[in-house]
Amino acid sequence: MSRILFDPVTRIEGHLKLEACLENGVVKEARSTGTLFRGIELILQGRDPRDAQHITQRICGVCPTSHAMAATLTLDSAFGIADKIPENGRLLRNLILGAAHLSDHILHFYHLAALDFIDITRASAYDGEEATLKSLKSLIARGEVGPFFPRYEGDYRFSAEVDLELIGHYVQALRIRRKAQEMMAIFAGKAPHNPAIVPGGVTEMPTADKIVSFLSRLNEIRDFIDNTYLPDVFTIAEAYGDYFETGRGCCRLLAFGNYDLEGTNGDYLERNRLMKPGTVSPELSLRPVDPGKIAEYVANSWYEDSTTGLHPSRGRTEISENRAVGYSWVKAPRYEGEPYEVGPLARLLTSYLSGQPEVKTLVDSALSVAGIGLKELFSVLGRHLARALCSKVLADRMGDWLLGLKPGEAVCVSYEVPEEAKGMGLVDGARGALGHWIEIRNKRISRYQCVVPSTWNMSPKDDLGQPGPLEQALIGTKVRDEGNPFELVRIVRSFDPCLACAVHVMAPRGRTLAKFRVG
Ligand code: NFE
Ligand code: MG
Repeated sequence: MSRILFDPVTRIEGHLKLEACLENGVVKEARSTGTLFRGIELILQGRDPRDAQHITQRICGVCPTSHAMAATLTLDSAFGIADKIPENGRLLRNLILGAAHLSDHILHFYHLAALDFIDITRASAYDGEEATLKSLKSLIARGEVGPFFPRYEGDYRFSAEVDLELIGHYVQALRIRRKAQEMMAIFAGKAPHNPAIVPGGVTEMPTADKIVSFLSRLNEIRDFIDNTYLPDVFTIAEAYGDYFETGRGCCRLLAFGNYDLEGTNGDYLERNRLMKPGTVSPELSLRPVDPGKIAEYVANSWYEDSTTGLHPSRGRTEISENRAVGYSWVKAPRYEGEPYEVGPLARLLTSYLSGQPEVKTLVDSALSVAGIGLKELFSVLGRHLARALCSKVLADRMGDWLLGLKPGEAVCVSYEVPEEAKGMGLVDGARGALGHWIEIRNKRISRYQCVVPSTWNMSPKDDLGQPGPLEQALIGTKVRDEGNPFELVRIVRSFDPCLACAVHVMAPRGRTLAKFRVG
C-alpha cells in the first residue's frame, strides 16, 4: 500500500487535506479532512435573530449571498411571512443571488479548475498586457511556477495555440466576474456580504437606471457564457473525454432547488423554483426531497459521539479535538442514512428529470454534442458541464426577472420578531444544497445550525463507515504516476470544494470562544 498526501489542496476555497491509499496504482481508501476549525456561528447564540443574515455571510467570502438567502428564508419562515414577500422582493432576491452564482461558476471554471487541463507555462508567450499574466510570466521565467501553481506534468493535450486562447479567456473571465460583482452591488449595495436581502423582501428599490445598468452587464455575461464558457467546456471535453469516466462518486444527488418563480410563496415544500428540488438515485430515478430525512453524523469528526445522527433542528456541536478516530472538522450529513452529492450536477439532473423545459432542451443538446449519455454526467467533466449549463439556464432567465421589476412598488413587508419560533431555510447555493435552521426563545437565537454544500461533499466517513461523496469519487481511480497524481486533483476540484463553508460549526458558547479565540 502506498500513500499520497495533499496538504493543503491548492486552488480551492479553504483548508482541505486529502490522503489517498493506493494498491497497485489504484486508490483503495481516501480521507478528506477539513483542517481549520471555524466556529463562526457560535456567536449567533443569544443574539437578535436578524443578525443571522449578516453573521452567517461571514462563514464564507465566496458564497456569502447564498448564506444571506438561506438565513433570510429561515427568518421569513420563523417570522411567519414566507408567503408575504412582494413580487419585487422575490425578483430582486433572484437577481442578487443569480449574479453571485454567475460570478461563482465563472470563478470556479476559469480560475480554479480549468488550469488543471492547460499548460500554463505557455503563458510566457501571451502578449496581453494584463498585470496578472505579467506576474505569472515573471514567475515562469524564474522557474518559480511550481510552489504557486502546482503543475502536474505530462498530461496536457492542447496545442500551444489552444492553450494560449484558454489563457486569454482566463484573463477575460476576471473582467466578466467583475461585471457580475457590479450587478450584485447595483441591487445589493455591495459585494461580498450584502446588507440588502432581508426578512420580508429586500431593502433596495428598483429604478429604471439600475435596471438598465444591470441589463447591460447581464448581456455581456450571457454573451461570454454562450460564446466562450460553454465552448471552452466542450473544448476540454473533446480532448479529455476520459474524464467523463473518472471520479463518478456516490451517484446519489440531492438538490433544494433555487430561484423562486412567479406566484411562489409559503414555506419550502410549497415553492416552485427554476431549478427543481429532489433526490436522484444511481438509476436516475427522481424523488421529492424531504428535509426531515437529513441527519448529521460525527463518528469520524472531532466532535463528541453524543451529538451524532441528529436532525439539524436538534443539532448540537460538542468539540472533541483529541478523539483518535476523528480526522476532520467537517461533520457527515446524510439523507436517509446515505451520502449524497450536492451541486450544479444535482440541480441540473433534478430539473432535467422533473421535465423543466429549458433544462431538458439544453441538456439533451449538450449530451449530443459531447457524445455521452446522462450517466456519464456523474464524472469530473460532467460536473464542469453541469456548472456551465446551470449558468446558461440562470443567465437566460435573469433578463425576464429584471424586466418584471416594477419601480415604485413594494420591495418588502414588515414583521414582528416572535417571542418563540422555529424556522428553516433551504436553497441551492452555487455549490449545492444549503440549509439553515433556527430556534428562537425570548426573541433571541437559542439554536442555529447550518448544513452547507461542501459539508455534504467533503464529509468524512459516517457512523456506518460510509465514505463521503468526494472520498467515494477518489476510490477506484487509477493513478498513472504516483509522483504526479494529476487525476486526483482534477477529481477534487470538479466538486468546487469550499472548506471555509464545510467547517462552520456552532459550538457551545464560552468554551470555544475561550479556546479558539473566535468571535
Ligand atoms: Ni463557501 Fe458555499 C456555496 C455555501 S459551500 S462556498 O456555494 O453555502 O460549499
Ligand atoms: Mg452545521
